[in-house]
Amino acid sequence: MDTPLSPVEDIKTASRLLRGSIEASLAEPLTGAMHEDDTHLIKFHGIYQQDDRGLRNERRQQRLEPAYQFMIRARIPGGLCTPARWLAMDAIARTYANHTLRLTTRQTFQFHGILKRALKPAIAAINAALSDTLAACGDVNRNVMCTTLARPRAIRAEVEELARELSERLLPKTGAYHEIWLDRKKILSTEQETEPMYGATYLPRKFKIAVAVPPDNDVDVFSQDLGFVAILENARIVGFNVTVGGGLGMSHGEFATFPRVADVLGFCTPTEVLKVATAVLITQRDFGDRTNRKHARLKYTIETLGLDRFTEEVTARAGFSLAPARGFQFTHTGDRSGWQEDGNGLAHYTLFVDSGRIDDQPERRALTALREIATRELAQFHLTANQNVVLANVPAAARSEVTEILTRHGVAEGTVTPLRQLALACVGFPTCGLAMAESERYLSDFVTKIQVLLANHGLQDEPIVVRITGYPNGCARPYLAEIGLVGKAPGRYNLYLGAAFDGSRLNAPYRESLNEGKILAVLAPLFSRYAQERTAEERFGNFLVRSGIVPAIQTGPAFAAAAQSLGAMRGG
Ligand code: SRM
Repeated sequence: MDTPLSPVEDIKTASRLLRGSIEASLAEPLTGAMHEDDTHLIKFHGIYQQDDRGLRNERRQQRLEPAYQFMIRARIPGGLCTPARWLAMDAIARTYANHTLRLTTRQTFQFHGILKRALKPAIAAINAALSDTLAACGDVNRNVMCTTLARPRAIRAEVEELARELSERLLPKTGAYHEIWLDRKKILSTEQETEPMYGATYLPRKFKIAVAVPPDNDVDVFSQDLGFVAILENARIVGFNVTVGGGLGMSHGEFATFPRVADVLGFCTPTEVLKVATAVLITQRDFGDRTNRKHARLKYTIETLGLDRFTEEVTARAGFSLAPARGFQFTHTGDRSGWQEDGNGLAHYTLFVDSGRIDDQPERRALTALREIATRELAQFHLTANQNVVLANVPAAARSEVTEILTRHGVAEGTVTPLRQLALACVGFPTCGLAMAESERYLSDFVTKIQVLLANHGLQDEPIVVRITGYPNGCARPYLAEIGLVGKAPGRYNLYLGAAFDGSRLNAPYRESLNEGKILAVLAPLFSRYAQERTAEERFGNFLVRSGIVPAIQTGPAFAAAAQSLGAMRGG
């Protein structure tokens, strides 16, 4: 008997190209929630239904429904934001959301705490700022990322444009978004309207693309379903190596699920990129597993088909073969800190944003500072894949003004160490429905404690990559961290160690369900050994592998096997 399709496939099929009963859900006054099926469909429109988890017990005791609210995610290819768009986003955060802007690990904004009745005006305001939220979530291609500080400037402009083109080309074509959120009239009848590339059931699962420009792997290109690594000759892009099958989500204790770093498939010219992207996407559309959402990402399709067969299918759809991959090297991950000159009289300042949350605290008024910079049009705003913002294209004459504004509002960096600069955490409590442990609200304290341990060994300025997620999804890409913590239960984390600094190798499962004291106790002697035994310039993750403290994990199945044997040791 055939395995039944996952229930979400039926919801998509019945949705009339993503319409479902969203309009009726919005009009329903007796609940702050959407109808169950619509909660799946609104993701394609860039919206998640959530509730404040901190209030769940209290509301249950009062026999009230959960404190339903919504998260909206914008689509901003390459993270590009003009001052005008920044001001619009700032106003949306303060008018409809919880007075914070959340920068994400995919170069865009999230707004939290939006009530159902505010969804339409908030989305209309995002569109009025020449942005949208279409396909920011859901089983489609998501926000396309690109390296933030690619140099020279012509390269940056080229990859920005490519991110935008990829995002536009792979957008759903349904009119549902514009009808529901922007009150546009339906132009085509249901019979006439089609979804030419995706088909009526879209993809089996989410799909993610990034464009990286070596030597920077700030977008973690190997974690993406599809990646384009720019190959430069004489400071010009001559083409791209194509990477496929990265992905980080997994479930604790389910060893058929695993994070996976991408394979390098070959090389294509700039004019072939859109064809390659379409061919990879529709191969995944045709072969991805629609029966089990935990086995539906491209990484599993490739594991199931094998890379050779997968390549044949992509070639057949593209109509040409990729050339052999070219050599490239990443030597830098994360964002460049502080001011960067670009030789054309303009400078770019990377503003560190703790866990991506921009708000106003009594001592640090980041929201106000950035609003002032935008109002005076002193910079462009480039969101990074590491939850920071680059104040870009600042003329020499305006640098001191930018610095003065940041300093006056308590936002100037000063003491941010490389460890803190590189650290990432996902959102977690109270909004993420999947969180098992604190992440965003814990990161800063945890980094401070690690910083103290490192200082004991003179390592306080080491750029070690620490990432925390409250759940094994991989939202802050923890399996590509030299030290990764993944929530297991409140106050308890699995510890993963030894990813490559350049993002090309996964870390290894090291210990399970540790509390903070145990994590620090495990790390202290490793820092001591690192200080004494490392070779010149050796990164912490590479040291752990070379010393045999953890194995080098290159494949998803190897990661799952290591997790399984760790679990068995614990059980035994
Ligand atoms: Fe994520 C689900 C937040 C980047 C893998 N992610 C979620 C949800 C929507 C929880 C949910 O399904 O209800 C989280 C919303 C929390 C909240 O309250 O805001 C959430 N993910 C985030 C963000 C905001 C993390 C951050 O702190 O910046 C990132 C938003 C990205 C964006 O702007 O589009 C975010 N998520 C990622 C990444 C990193 C990346 O894309 O480079 C990953 C790992 C890469 C990958 O996709 O494999 C990631 N998120 C997941 C998964 C696991 C997918 C899987 O294949 O198993 C889920 C759960 C799911 O899809 O079922 C998830």
